[in-house]
Amino acid sequence: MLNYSKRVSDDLMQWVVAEEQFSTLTLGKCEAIMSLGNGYMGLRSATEEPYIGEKRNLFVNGTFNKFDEEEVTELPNAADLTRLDLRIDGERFSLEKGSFTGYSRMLNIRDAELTRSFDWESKDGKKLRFTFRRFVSLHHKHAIGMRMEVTLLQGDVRLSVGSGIDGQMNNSGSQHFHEGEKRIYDKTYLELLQQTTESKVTFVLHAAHSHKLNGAELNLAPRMEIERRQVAVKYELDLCEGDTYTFDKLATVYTSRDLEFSGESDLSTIRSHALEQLKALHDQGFDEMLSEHQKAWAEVWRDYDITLKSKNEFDLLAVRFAVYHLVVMTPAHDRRMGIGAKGLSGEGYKGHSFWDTEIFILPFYIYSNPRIARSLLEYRYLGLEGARRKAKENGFEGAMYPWEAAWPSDGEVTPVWGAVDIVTGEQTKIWSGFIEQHISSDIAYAVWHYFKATGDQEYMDRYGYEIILDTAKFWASRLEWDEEHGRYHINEVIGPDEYKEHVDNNAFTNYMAHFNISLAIQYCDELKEKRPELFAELNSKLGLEAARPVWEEKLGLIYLPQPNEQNIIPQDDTYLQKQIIDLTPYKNQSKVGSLFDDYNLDQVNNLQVSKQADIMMLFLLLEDRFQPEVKRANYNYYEEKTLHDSSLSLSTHSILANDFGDEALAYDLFRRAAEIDLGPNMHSSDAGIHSASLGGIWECLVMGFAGVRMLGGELHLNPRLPQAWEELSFPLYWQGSRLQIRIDRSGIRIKSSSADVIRLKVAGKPVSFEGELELPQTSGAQPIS
Ligand code: IFM
Repeated sequence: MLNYSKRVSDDLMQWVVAEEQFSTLTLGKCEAIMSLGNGYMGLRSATEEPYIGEKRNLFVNGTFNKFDEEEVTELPNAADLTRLDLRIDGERFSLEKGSFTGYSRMLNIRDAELTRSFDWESKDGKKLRFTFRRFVSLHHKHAIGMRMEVTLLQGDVRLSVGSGIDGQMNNSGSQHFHEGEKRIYDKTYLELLQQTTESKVTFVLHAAHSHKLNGAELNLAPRMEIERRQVAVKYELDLCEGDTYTFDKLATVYTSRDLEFSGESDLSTIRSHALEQLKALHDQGFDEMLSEHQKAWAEVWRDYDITLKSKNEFDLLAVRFAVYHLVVMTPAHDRRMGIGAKGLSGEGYKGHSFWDTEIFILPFYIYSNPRIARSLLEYRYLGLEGARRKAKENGFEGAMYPWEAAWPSDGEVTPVWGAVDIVTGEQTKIWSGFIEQHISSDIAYAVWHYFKATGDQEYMDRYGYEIILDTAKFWASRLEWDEEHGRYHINEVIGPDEYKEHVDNNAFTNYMAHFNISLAIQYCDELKEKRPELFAELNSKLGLEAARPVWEEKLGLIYLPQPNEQNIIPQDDTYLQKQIIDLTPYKNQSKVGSLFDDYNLDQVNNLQVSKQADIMMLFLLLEDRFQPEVKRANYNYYEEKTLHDSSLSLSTHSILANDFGDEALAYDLFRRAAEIDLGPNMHSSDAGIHSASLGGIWECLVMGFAGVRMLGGELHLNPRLPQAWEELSFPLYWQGSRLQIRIDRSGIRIKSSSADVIRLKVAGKPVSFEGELELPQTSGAQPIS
């Protein structure tokens, strides 16, 4: 159990996630949720001294490598910089030996700093106080700072500290690096250069140490060691009762994939730059580096200035935790990179990007930091290369985006084999890479959403139109004519609900394809009329003149499943005919996916049971296409059958519950969404945190409780605070203006930082203002049903 209400000091209230009991059985939880990073790299928070069951991970965004032909490309686990080999009087230090008191490990979210402390007593009665501190600098994207402080409380000891750069790491057994070069300069600066085996990305890692005894600099001569894939030093010293020894380790990480070295073939340039940087940081020291890092994070919190007055302190912590991880995982510095479904906090999903980014994370950036939203959408533009190849390989036209994406030109990288089938004992085939195709229209939708909310015409001209037009070409070629009904079908797909494979006419997929094609027609016509030069350019690239009549002919004939007599929209052609079973045991499950203890995927395919929001996603994205009573009926029907086995599900349901005016349910679902990573389940985050769920937490606040929506190009606000909340305040960018929106029981206040007239609809009523707007509670929100 973790402590989410730790009182460290007044100014750190609701900023701290703490572990107060140490167990080697649940190492993954804190490693992942307390992971550090800065968008360039992510460092899983394994303890300094090693334990069986730990996962030491250091990932650098965008450095994908394919281990061999049988595996898909993944983010390689780089050499470890954090492990310390500590010996006390010759005995290896471990919390599994001797005894300890006052254990605490904390992630201070405000400062993005990890600390760990405890008093430890050896079996022969020596007492030592340990404090560890660690950060991945946000100020200096290539730097990591670590400190260990050891105070002798009782007795004298001989302490030995082994530290280095350990390239004997792998991704669950796959070794992504060649042996590499190792060296120690001036007995101080450790260096490991390693190249990935297939993508040929060179990693340049350096580390240096410094020491103090009772606050005074200490020069210790190291014993130097170079082994296979390892370079290390060992220091030894005698400590007397009352002494405090401070050990600092500063490290830097560069790769040949870094933007500043792109096109740079000469390794020596990167190497000497990296070494110089390390030396400069070594001179600067841990404290100054930490203070720069803290200042950088203070700016983050100024930018993403969300406040929440709730009776439950956990709520604000959960929101801050979400924003923290969104910052840590996002490669805001480089448009060639996307966001991994587990961020940079674990090996899960191999660092690949899914629709999670466009649908669950992008809204946070569109409305809080449009520059980063644009960078993420430029990544998808660069991904057109792989998307076009995938379409061609599958016999289609246009751009068919990969379900899982890595380096933009890679195309499809979804693995083919997954978990065990409990009936056959074989591995289950993962069909998503072949038939989970809605990602293409999700991306087109995201481009449109970004454009409408930001007005960034330049993005559209250079990238956006092309994505929307080429994905429409894919859908037009993907549609299948159904002679019997005289309409176009989309057969043999997986919709958002991944418990239904090989289905025909998944409603979400069909509606989104329809949306994609109709948007393409609209933009095609607008460009032809108003922007003939751009139209000509895109026409010569994409053959728009030929595509346009095909779109027109097909659009009206796409089958869009309609509500039946009970107002239920069939999720696909067969869902409603499948067997209904009592899902109570699985609804109350303590671990995700307990259904698979009793059924295999083929059997689940034949039941009315859903993994995650499916039709609900449709209501969220295309909300003005459906009547309130239809939404409500479907919510009631499908939620009962939804196990929320995907972390993408609860936040969507929370937002929709708000739309129905059911704040209590919305709040309950928000809390459950927040507990996916931050809750009591000590294994939910073993493979890494859940990026989409974290984006979803922000969505619950802003799109759910504040009711922010972009509808038909207009900004809407329709707040409904839950009982537990008194006030919610957050920044929101709209068409280039930064608004700060504050909602409380007495009304709504919006402050604009620009001189522009801001137009929006509050609870459906148009309002416009310049500077500042205050609306009393009487003009507040209406539920939609
Ligand atoms: O994209 C999701 C999918 O919807 C459900 N399975 C996990 C993926 C990555 O989060």
